[in-house]
Amino acid sequence: MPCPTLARTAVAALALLACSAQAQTVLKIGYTPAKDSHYWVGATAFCAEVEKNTQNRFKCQQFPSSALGGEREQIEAVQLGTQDAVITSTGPVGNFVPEVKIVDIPFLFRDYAHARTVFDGPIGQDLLTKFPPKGLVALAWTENGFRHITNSRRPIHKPEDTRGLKVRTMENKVHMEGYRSFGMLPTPMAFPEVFTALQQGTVDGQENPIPVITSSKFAQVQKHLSLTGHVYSPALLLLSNAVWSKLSEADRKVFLEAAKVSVAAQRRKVDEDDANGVALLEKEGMQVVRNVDKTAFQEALKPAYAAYAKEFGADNIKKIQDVR
Ligand code: EAX
Repeated sequence: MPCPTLARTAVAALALLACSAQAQTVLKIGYTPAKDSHYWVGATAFCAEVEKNTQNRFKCQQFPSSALGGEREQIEAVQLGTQDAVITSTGPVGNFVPEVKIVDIPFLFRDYAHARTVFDGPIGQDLLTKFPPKGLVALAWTENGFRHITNSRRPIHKPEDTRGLKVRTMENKVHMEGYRSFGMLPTPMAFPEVFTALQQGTVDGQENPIPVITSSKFAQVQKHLSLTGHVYSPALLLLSNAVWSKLSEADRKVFLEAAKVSVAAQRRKVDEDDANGVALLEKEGMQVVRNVDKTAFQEALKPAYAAYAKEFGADNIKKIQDVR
């Protein structure tokens, strides 16, 4: 029976009651960055679309700021169905869906336009099909942003400047291998621990996109920011199969369309933060190195690239690089 919007009769009033009782399936959606961050913007857009286009049969409850744990934990919970959705970077994703690892190679993407074209195109869309066999539904590729290095010790212009620095990285072997070739000492750590680790000096630095650095208030605990842009950090909107498998075809369409709107909103916020965030961080006291020797960083990566070619296939790497 369709749900009445207005109850003119007692029967309709009862139906309305019954509808509102079952009306709202609450979707728990989590992510590590704070409220007002790019992930929050993406989640808010997704939720608004889903709520509107299912006439509020679904309603979101958002959990920003790692309230549901780090990214690996949240992906596990989505896999188990104890959490409904997560927006996550690819940081730990390769441990669940190994085919994804290739997109974490440093200096693989030239710029935002290149990355977005790859993820929206056949390569990215094909990768999304690798998730369901692992008990995860990938609604869309979304975006974290190009990552930059911050640290408390010194300005970084070239790879040698990173030598011996203990830098927190994501739990991502592809990143760690690349960063080692820069000279750093990568220290993998879940995101919820990062602020305290920086504050207490357990690590000297970390690397993240501008929207994460600003929304996590890392300027309070880091002096130097170098615009290395050493790796593009993709993100994913993942839904639990427990939710997806119960959706009607029509609702599935609503969720997929909502994901598209969410991606567009999240990317817009990344663009805005990249445009305005650096000046903001400077105001908060960070010293910013803009003239990073990116060519030297790419040179330093050569041994790591040989290993990547072995692991992922030089052809597959080239296929991504060649996308225009
Ligand atoms: O996805 O862990 C990280 O550094 C990520 O960039 C952050 O959790 C946002």
